Amino acid sequence: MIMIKNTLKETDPQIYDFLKNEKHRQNFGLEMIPSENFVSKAVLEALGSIGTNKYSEGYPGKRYYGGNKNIDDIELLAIERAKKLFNAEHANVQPLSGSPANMQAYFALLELGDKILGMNLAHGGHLTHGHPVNFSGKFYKFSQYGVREDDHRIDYDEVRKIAEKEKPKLILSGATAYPREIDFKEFDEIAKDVGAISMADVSHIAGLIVSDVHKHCFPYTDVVTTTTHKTLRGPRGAIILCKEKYAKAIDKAVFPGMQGGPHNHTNAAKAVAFGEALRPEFKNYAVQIVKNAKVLADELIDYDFKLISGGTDNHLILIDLTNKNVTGKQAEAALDEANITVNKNMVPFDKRSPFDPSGIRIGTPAITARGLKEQEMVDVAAYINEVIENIDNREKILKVKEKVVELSSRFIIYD
Ligand code: DSN
Repeated sequence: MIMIKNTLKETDPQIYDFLKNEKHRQNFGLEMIPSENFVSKAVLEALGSIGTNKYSEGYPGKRYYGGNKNIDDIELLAIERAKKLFNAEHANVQPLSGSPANMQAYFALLELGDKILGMNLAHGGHLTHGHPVNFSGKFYKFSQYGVREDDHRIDYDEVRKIAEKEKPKLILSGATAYPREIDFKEFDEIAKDVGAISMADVSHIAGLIVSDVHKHCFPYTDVVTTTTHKTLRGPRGAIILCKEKYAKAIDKAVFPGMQGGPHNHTNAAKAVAFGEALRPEFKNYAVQIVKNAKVLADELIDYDFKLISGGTDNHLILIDLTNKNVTGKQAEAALDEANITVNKNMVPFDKRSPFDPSGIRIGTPAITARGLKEQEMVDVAAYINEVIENIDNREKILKVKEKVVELSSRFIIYD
């Protein structure tokens, strides 16, 4: 029993050490995976709280377990803040993560086997947007749109053409590797013209939307899903937002349709993150994410990197490394050695495999959260270039690592 009061260090020194090492890695490297971020201490505190101890199947005021007064207060505040952030009529804050949230939305809105139109993963979509290895591609009949070969932009005329031919019941927008702003109004118009429901998975850009850096989905889109841990800078998890018309179906699909007890510690942390995102400082943060990405993109172009779509409007940059004679896998590994964390990624019309694609995806949300600005982006671009130009020269890569450690140590995120 006494173990309940012991610290992690006393109870499990191995895990304590692993986490300490991970904190060191996060502090002394450049985290540039565009879907990652650093949460505040307040979010961490809520995540590590006694909220985890409570079962509360159901919704505020309608639980299947007693003792939920405080949990109701937490969930109601999370809902209120989520609705305010996204201008939404309804919010369900219980989804455990992005893929379950998408599954719950499909379950709420469709019958198994119905037609959906979504973005091809190889052009920037997501596994849950209809890939054949994923539940989405197995349970529903997907058709897919992509980007144009010449400018790598979504071709809305093509989306309309496919929609008119296929007559999907749902049209899905949103992406994980698309560096340009998405026109949710246009997507909704296409959906309405063919009698489809419009849904957007805004996981990557939620933080930009709630700060008005990118346009809002509402009042256009019918149903919106988002993870809470990317540009929104909250805990790992997701939410579903929708028009009132779909509220009952969405709630039923989340619980009892797919989930049991909500993760109340996570929901408390979501509420904290939403509260932070409602503050003016968060808008400045979101503006800076995009400023940083643009400077980084321009600098990389000067080093003759080929950027998909020629630049960025958001937090991410997708680079085709073919002209550098380096593969995505090689680049990811070499940059890792220099403490710069990125991920290998397919580029549109890639001729290579997803295991060793032609590109890498990099992003600015996490480094911006640490306080890096335009001036530092110039250095970061130079470091990336030095690594790629010296892909087989370990000595030179380790020299870059020294510079990365020096830069990072000026912006310690967790002490
Ligand atoms: N894993 C996320 C990303 O990196 O974009 C998508 O779910």
